[in-house]
Amino acid sequence: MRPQVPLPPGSSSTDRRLSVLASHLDSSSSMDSQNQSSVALSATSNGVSAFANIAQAPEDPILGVTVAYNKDPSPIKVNLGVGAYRTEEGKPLVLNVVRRAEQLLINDPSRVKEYLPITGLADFNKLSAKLILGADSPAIQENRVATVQCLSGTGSLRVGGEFLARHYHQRTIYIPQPTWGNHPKVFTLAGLSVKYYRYYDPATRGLHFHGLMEDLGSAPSGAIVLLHACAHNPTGVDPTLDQWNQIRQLMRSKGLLPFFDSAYQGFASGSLDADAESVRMFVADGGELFAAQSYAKNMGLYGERVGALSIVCKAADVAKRVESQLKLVIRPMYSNPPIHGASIVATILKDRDMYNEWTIELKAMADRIISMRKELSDALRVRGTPGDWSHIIKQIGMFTFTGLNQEQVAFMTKEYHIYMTSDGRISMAGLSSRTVPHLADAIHAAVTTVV
Ligand code: PGU
Repeated sequence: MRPQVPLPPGSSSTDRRLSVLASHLDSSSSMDSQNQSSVALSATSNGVSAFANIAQAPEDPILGVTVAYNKDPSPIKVNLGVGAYRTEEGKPLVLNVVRRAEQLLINDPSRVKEYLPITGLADFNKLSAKLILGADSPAIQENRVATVQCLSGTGSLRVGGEFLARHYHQRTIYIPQPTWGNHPKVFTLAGLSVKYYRYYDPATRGLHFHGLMEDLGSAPSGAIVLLHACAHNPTGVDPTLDQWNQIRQLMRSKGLLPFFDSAYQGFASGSLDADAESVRMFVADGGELFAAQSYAKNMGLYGERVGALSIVCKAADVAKRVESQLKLVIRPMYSNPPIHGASIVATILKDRDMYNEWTIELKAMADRIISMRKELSDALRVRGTPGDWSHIIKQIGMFTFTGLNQEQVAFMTKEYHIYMTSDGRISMAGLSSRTVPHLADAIHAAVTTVV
């Protein structure tokens, strides 16, 4: 990451955001190329494109893996880059319960395609808050939760970030080191200033609890702290309930504001309630928090872009005013959210039968991922692959943070056509019994031939 470039006095807030963003982007989109772009933008047209000199931007570190995978003609290629569930046959999965809900929606002649309100589908919002906070949540009963439907998890984080940049006294958000690669970009462009707290210890391949407590302990009072509700991405390492409680006490004692990112509820343990424990613990103490929810993974609604942002406040009148301001953030951004995905979710969440069917299908996805962990770890043991691979079993959720380095990853892609992110993360949800032996061969070759 490059240092931020000082801006002249009088620079606009957009200048500030772009300058901060530049310091978070990959080296290939350097300030030089930005300067070139602005030259190109100001060029007059003589048959030459105003964008003739625009720099080629790098592919996204996660979604770009799929782009490279799609270009590879090899029949043995495997995509373990993006966190997207695949069946044993390697196919994307539309849940049965989602198909049923869609059928109901299609057969209902009273349904129209009018705009939703700025805040989205009211039923969806209520049910989403209930799903993350718990049906008996005091915050819901006391009407002090403001929930808005957003564009999946990413959109919920962005709206929450922008609301904080406008209305909160502290503009610094602490995010874990490492974290999902989009987090720093989303929050920087929302107008916040991003700092990191220690989270993962490569030596133990576990939580750097001491570092985490020390870094949050020295954060300025009131700072925002991004927490992965469960199934931390990319490490697969979560705090224990006891550690969560210590984090909560420390944060509350310093007035740090929790911002939960819940992209994997149900995927970590197979239980929707167990995976929301961290969030509910912070609600139970009566304090305030933000929670961004995504239905991409747990309902398999990736491309429908359906999620929610809930802000738990201390009083009902505050929540009402917060909601009114969220509308002012959303309206100029995308006006109002799409109707179809939210209608699917609401249909499922409000019907007991469908809800139960969903939990069974969700558990089956989580169980298949857990069985892939066992199969991969067994396969490495059988091959006598050097090193301790017990973390494959211990880590939680969609990903294994293998510990493989960038050169080893590049080797696996080149020689074995295995696609994964360069930080050594593999999506266990993309593996199957058929592809485990191939992956194990590749890992074995990588650790024995690439130092
Ligand atoms: N938060 C975390 C922690 C995530 O891992 C993801 C998705 C999101 C939010 C955003 O999800 P939405 O699709 O916007 O609901 N991460 C996946 C998916 C690919 C991506 O990077 O967007 C991943 O592979 O890391």
